[in-house]
Amino acid sequence: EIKLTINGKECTAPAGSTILQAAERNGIHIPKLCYLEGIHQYGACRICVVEQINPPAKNLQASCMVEARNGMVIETNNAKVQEARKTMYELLLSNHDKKCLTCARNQDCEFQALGRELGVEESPYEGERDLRPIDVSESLTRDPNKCILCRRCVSVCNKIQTTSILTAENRGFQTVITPAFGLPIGNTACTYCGQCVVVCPVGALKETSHKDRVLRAINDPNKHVVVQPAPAVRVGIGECFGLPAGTCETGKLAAALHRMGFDDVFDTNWGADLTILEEGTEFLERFRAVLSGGVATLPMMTSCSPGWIQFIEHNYPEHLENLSTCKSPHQMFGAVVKSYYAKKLGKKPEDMYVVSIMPCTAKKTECARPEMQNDGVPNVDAVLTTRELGDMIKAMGINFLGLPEEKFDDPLGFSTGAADIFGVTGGVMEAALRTVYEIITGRELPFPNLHVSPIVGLEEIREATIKLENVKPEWRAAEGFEVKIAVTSGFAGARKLMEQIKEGTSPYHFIEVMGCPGGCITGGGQPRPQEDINIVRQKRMEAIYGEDERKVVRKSHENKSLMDFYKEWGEPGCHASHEYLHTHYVK
Ligand code: HC1
Ligand code: SF4
Repeated sequence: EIKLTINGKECTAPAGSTILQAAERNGIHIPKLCYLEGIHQYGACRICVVEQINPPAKNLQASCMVEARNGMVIETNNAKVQEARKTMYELLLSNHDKKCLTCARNQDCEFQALGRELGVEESPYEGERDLRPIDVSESLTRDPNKCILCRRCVSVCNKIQTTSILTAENRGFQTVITPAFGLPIGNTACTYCGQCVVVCPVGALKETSHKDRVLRAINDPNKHVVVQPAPAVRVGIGECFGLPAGTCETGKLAAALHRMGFDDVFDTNWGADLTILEEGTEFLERFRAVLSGGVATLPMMTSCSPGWIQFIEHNYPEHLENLSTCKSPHQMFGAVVKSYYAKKLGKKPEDMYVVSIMPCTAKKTECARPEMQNDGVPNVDAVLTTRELGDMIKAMGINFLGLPEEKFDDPLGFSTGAADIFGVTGGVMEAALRTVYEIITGRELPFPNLHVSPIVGLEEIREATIKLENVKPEWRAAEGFEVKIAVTSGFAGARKLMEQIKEGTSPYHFIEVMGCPGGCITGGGQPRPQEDINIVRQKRMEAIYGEDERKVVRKSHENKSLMDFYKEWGEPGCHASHEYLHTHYVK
C-alpha cells in the first residue's frame, strides 16, 4: 500500500497501481478515452493526462501509464490539465468526420460524451482530411473516417483473441487502423467475432446492418416471417433499455417480438435442444467406434460458434475433421422451419423468411455460407444482433420496459434448461453431458443440480474427467472408461487446445470451443458493457444459469415438443438430419 496526494486529498492505493487506478479507487474521476482496464493501456489518446507536481515532471503524464508512487503529489483537474485535454480532444476531432446525427452510435458514443464532458463547443483545427473508403463485409462495417486511433480494437484482436487482424499503419495524420496491406477485412483471416466492435468507442466498427431487410420482410405480405432469439439474447436485451447487467428478460423479449409483427415468435433454444440430440448422437457414434477398435476422429469439437469455425478454417484446416458435423442451433432451426414447418403450413421454402436474433456478429457471415442452404434457399435469411434488435424495438415505438411477460409460440418455442446454458462457456458441453451420460448409464449426471462444476466458470481452459460406471448392458464396452473433456472460450485458449491436437498430445475426447471470451453472453453483438467487462460477464453468466434452474425440464431429451418433432422427422442422425441439420466444412 502506498500514500499519495491527489487534488490535495490524502489517498492510498495498492503498490503497483497506476495514477489513474489510484485516483478512481479514491473516488476521483479522471476523464479518459482509449483506456480499457486489463485490455488496453496504451496512452494513445492522452485524454487522461494529469500534472505531477511532486516529484516535479516536465510534461503532463498519461495517468493510465504512470505508476503511482509513495509521496507523489498529483493534480488531475487544474487549468493546465483542462486546457491540454481540450486541445487533445480538438485535435482528435479535427480528423473525425463528425456526421454524428446519422451515425449508428449517435448518443451512444464515448467520444461524443467526452466532448460534452470537457465542454468542447468548437472545432478550431479544421484541416484537409483524407476521405477513406468504407469497408463492408457480411458481418462488419469499418468506417476509417470515424476512427479516432484509440487502438482498443487492435489490443482486443491481438492480445485477447490472438488473431492479429488489425494494425496501425503509417504515421502522423496518415495513421490508419486497418487489416494488413489495407486489405478489405473480408479478405483476411478475420473470424468476425466482433470483439473489436464491442470495444470501439465510436462508430468506426459496427455490425453490417440487417435492419432494413428484416423490415422489408415483415412488411411483405407474401412472406411468412419467423423469428428466433438466441439463448444469450434474453440476458442481454434488458441492457439496451437501461437495465443492469444480469437481468434476464425472456418474457418481455417474446412480447416485443410479437409486437414487431413477426408471424411466428419461436426460440433458437428449441434448436439448441435439437442440437444436443444430434451432436450427442454423433459423439456416441464416434465413441462407440473407438471402443470397438474402429477409426473415428476424436476429440470431437463443438461447431456452434461461427467465429470458431472461421478460426479453425484459417488456422488449422487440417483438423476440420475434429469438428462436429452439426450446423449451429439457429441454422438447424432455420432448416427445420423451411422444411418440416413450411410443409405443415402448406408453404414453399421460398415463402418462408427466417430472422435470427443473435449476440453474435459472425452469424451474419455464417447464414450467407453455401453450406447453410437447403432446397436452394438459405436456412436463415437475416441475423440481427441484440443491439440491432434493441434499436428496432425503440424505432417501432414499443415500450419494452412496460411490456407484459409472454411465451414463445408453438410448436417450436418450448425449450429446456439445457438450451439456456448454450449461451455461456461450458454450457453446450454440460447440456450434451446431461443427455449423453444418461444414454450410457441410464442415470442422471452425478453432479449437484446437474452442473458439471469443474467446467463452470470463466477461466481460459477448464477440464473434467467423467468416469463411466454401472453402464447399461448395450454400453458394456464403455464400463470403467474415463471420458476427458475440455472447454474454452476465446481464441487464445482454442489455439492452445488445437496445438495439442496438432502435436498428437491432446488427452481429450470431447472439446467445447466458443469464439468469444465467456461464450455468447459476451458475444460481439451484445450490448456494450456499461461497467467492467469481467463483472458484466459474471453477472450475465449467473443470469443464464438462473434461467436454466428455473425451468421444470432441464434435459434436452425430455423436451416433449422436440420428441413430437422426431416422431415425424425420424431419429437423431437419420437421413433427413444429415441432409438438413449437418454439414461438412472442407476449406
Ligand atoms: Fe450462441 Fe448458439 S449458443 S452459438 O453462443 O450454439 O450466437 O446465445 O444462438 O446457433 O443456441 C450465439 C448464443 C446461439 C447457435 C445456440
Ligand atoms: Fe479481430 Fe475479431 Fe475484430 Fe476480426 S472481428 S478484427 S478477429 S477482433
